[in-house]
Amino acid sequence: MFDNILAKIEEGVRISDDEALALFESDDLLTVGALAALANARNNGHRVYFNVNRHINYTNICVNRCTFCAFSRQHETDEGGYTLAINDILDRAAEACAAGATEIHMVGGLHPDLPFDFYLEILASIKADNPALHIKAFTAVEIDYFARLTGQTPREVVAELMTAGLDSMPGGGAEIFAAEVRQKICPEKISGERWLEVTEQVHLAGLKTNATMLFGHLEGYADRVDHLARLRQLQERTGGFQAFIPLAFQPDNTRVPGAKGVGGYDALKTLAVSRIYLDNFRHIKAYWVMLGLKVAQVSLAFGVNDIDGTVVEEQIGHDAGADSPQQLTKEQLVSLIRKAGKLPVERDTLYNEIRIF
Ligand code: V47
Ligand code: SF4
Repeated sequence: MFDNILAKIEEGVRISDDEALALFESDDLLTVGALAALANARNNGHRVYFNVNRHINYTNICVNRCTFCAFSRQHETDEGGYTLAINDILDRAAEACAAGATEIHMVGGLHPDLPFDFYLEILASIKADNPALHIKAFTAVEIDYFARLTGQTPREVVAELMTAGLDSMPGGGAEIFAAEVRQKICPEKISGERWLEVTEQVHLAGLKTNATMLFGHLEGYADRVDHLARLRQLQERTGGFQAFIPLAFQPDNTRVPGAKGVGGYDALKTLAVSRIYLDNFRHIKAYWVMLGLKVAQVSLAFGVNDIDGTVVEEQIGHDAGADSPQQLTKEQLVSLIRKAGKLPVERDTLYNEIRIF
């Protein structure tokens, strides 16, 4: 099996779903990793990307009650429930800008009462204050919610958000597309099919996005392959995805029955198989917040070429027990990449190179 896959990687031929499943089922992590490293080197050489960014989660009030989510609250009055005032958001964006950030990553819960104008106002005010800052915000789940809120199509919603200042979108909300598992971990969330449909509309509107997969909860390997297959198909049609980010499930304070979290072995294998299977995704990102710094660093030898950014303030993973730091400095990211024998490259959100270290 490995010989066939090696030949395919060398010839630039994509692997099948069955081959991806066999890679997931293999215990030979080092061989899977070596194949992924080869596939990555063909695209990206020794370069490993990072950016200087800041996350802002404007509210944790959410009408969905995903069982894997320790971040959300039902009501503003629940312990820990919050919605940031626009001035608060602007202060954070200004701080980020002063610290050299090129990107704001902004997502939140599906708030029952905030009007669509709130989101337009945040975008427009951040842009007015910091014209050079790239705003990567909202997921396909939020776009669908805004569409229902306003009676518009996702395409119309995205057009309005773009006029207000939206530059691209992150990859959240994908979770696991397979309906049976999705029903157990996020019964109220839009279906996998709808996530893909909305994302296709976003790409057609001209925005780049990322794609994620939440793994290590109730899904099996076949569900992961199904997820990757649907992403590869959509990417074939639109070319709108920049990076794929497998998100390692953090189990604390969640309501997923029997949840245990993800070991380093599974995390590395999942990143490696993603690299090999998703031949039409240029970037595979190790999100260090969920993986931990050590696994994220080792993943650079397993096909990963992006290690996300400085982040600064993270809630979603840390509310669920992530034991990574809250933020990293640029120097820490550079050192982590260098010590893995790779070339650190600061990028902007659209992967234009800002500085090679
Ligand atoms: O959609 C929620 C996930 C996502 C948990 O596009 C959890 O550059 C693990 O999408 N354990 C939001 N994961 C984060 C996200 C993201 C992060 C970094 C970069 C990018 C990008 C996107 O976090 C949610 C959900 O899938 N999540 N709860 C949890 N307990
Ligand atoms: Fe709401 Fe997102 Fe948490 Fe689900 S994952 S409960 S949609 S904030």
